[in-house]
Amino acid sequence: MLNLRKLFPLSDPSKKASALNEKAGISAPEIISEAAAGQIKQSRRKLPTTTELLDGIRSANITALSRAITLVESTNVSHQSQATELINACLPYANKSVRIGITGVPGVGKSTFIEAFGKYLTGLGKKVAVLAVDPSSTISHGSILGDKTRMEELVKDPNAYIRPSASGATLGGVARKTRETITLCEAAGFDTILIETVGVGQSETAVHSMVDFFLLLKISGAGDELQGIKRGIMEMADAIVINKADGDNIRKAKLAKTEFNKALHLFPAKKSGWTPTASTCSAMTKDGIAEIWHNIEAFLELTQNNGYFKEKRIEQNQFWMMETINDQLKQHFLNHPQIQRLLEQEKNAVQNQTISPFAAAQKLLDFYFKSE
Ligand SMILES: Nc1nc2c(ncn2[C@@H]2O[C@H](COP(=O)(O)OP(=O)(O)O)[C@@H](O)[C@H]2O)c(=O)[nH]1
Ligand SMILES: [Mg+2]
Repeated sequence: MLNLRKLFPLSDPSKKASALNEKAGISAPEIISEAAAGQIKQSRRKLPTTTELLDGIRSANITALSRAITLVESTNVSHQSQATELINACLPYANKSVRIGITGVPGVGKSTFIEAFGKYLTGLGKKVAVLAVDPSSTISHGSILGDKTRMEELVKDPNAYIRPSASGATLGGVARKTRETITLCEAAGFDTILIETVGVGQSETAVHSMVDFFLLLKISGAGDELQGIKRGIMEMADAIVINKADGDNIRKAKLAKTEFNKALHLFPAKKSGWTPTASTCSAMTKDGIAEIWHNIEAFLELTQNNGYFKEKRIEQNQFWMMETINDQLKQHFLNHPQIQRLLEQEKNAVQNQTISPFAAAQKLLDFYFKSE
């Protein structure tokens, strides 16, 4: 018979062992004293002034940056006006970064890629901020992006800052907050901003309108790579990267690359003068990561020399101005109590075909303009 005791000796053979014995737990040390906890609570309650926040941001204080972003994301009216003030104060220090958008369907490896790419960039001495625009967070009020579990190394990196997606009622609202967060991160000295978004809904368009370079991540599929890919996204992309080009996948990924390069040739020339290309990489083995950055550097050199870089940023700023106006006008209209009532009434009328949709809209708008 086997002597189990001999095979698995117990640490204290003098004690009678049973699998049911429970070790006495170690009592949890008191991490913070009550007084300290009180102080923390007190300082949390006290909102820092705009100047305090600006000073904090300018000295690259991450706590100040996070609090400023929370302020930007707040729906509280007084927070919003302070946020506007703060963003204006940050503007002179902003704008000096490269903003890169990263999109792709769930599972393509965006978070893993950002971990590898972000580490590569901090290795070059860059300061990297990772933000996200996540349309699903507008529904679930919780972010699936900015996935910190896939960014274990980057999370620990003192030269990286990862902020999960804001939540909100509309994609436009969420995207605007991310756009404003870019300004805060830039003022805090982050020189490379990575913005992740999932390839659903209109989120790519929103991210495209706040970045300098737009990268589309793909994986090699069953052969017909172009199937199911939205033309609009191909047109937006400044580079297509086939991820997971490792192990048995390398050959398929290279075939996909060739197919995408052929397809990219068919698109009309870009205003930027840049010719997008497809390449392969592995976020896991890090093959091809450096080449992606070299490609972005070439893009920056080209567009900074031909003026496109600056021109596009001006266009984007004007776009966000108009977006904000559109958003607020619409919200104001929809929040109007009498409009809410009339809207239901006219919707029914449209359903019953007693009024044309255009006449119904006109009726509502006329009422709204008169009541203002
Ligand atoms: N083999 C391989 N797997 C990868 C690579 N990049 C990501 N993955 C895996 O793909 C899955 C989805 O990755 P994730 O980064 O969460 O994708 P996301 O949904 O686009 O953010 C995870 O299981 C990753 O480990 C890669 O380059 N090679
Ligand atoms: Mg992810």
